Amino acid sequence: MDSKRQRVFSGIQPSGSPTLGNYIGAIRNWARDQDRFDNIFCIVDLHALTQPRDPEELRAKTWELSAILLAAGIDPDRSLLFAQSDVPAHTGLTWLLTTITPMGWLNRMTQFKSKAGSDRESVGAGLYIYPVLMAADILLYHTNCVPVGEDQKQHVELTRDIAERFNGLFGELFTIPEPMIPPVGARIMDLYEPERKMDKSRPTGAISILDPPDAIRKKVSRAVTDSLASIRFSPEQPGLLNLLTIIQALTGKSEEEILEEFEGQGYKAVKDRAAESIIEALAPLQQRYRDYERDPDQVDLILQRGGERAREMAEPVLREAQRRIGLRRPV
Ligand code: ATP
Ligand code: LTN
Repeated sequence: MDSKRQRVFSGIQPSGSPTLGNYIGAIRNWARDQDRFDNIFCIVDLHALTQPRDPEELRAKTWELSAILLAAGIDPDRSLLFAQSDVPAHTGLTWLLTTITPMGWLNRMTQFKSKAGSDRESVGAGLYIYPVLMAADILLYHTNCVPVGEDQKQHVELTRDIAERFNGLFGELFTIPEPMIPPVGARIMDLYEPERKMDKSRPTGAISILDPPDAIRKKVSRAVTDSLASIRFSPEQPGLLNLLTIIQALTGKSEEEILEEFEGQGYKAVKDRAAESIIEALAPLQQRYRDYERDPDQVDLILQRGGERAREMAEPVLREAQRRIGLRRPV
């Protein structure tokens, strides 16, 4: 990795099968921009623990997600790929940061509110602390840019606030990161409930990156639209807007070009085009995924090496934070 380039760090949870939203909002951008940055990508398995998980399933999803990232083109020679739990410095720094993070800042986090729902008294405390663990992920590596979907912008802003507070209290240590949000496709919506974000933990209205073509056609054909019978990019037609956005993100065409293409046609044409764009975009990835399936140890080895390198990078930063904060014998 080249030290003159801006450092990129991003994470993704092995909390289910990754979706088209994860692909458009995050994964494909990470892969596309690898040569422009000094890249670190992390499978955030500790974040996935903030909601109840079956242990075997978590292990299987961690492997699956790693193989999907590699199949999407994340290249271990150009990017560091590792699992969060292989680097204890992440939890070590989290504790230090919780002590300088006001409860009021965490109370404002919208993801906590939507994930906890009406269950606020019984969800694990980890779900509440979640954004501080994310801040530790980012700050340990002196990250400049954090490529994420729209939903994570608030967490990156919180990370900046925590870093500024630490630097103010204990002297400049952490780099202040910037969120990097894609101009199109930063928030792909659920096909059946287009007012909600497509989430891997709610698979019903989501397209999984590994879905076969028939499943993709079927899901898209059932996507919710409206009765206005008018094709435009309008927030008043959230289901249609989502399909048009998917087409735009995957084909790279402008809004005008897309509207021209559908002139005089109905919603079925939009759905057919959306399904075919998705199938075409995912086919090469799915093919490479099958190659990794035939050689699963290769993926584990990449994670193991990535973990070793990440530990070497993160441990000195944790030690320095411990020293600044007044711990007697930093480990
Ligand atoms: P979960 O359902 O477990 O919360 P998730 O699908 O929201 O998971 P994450 O692992 O939390 O996915 O996110 C990985 C990356 O994908 C983040 O950068 C996030 O902003 C992005 N992302 C997630 N969902 C979407 C979406 N619907 N549209 C665009 N980007 C998304
Ligand atoms: N919170 C993020 C996942 C995540 C992350 C990170 C993203 C954990 N650590 C560091 C960017 C940088 C999510 O839920 N998508």
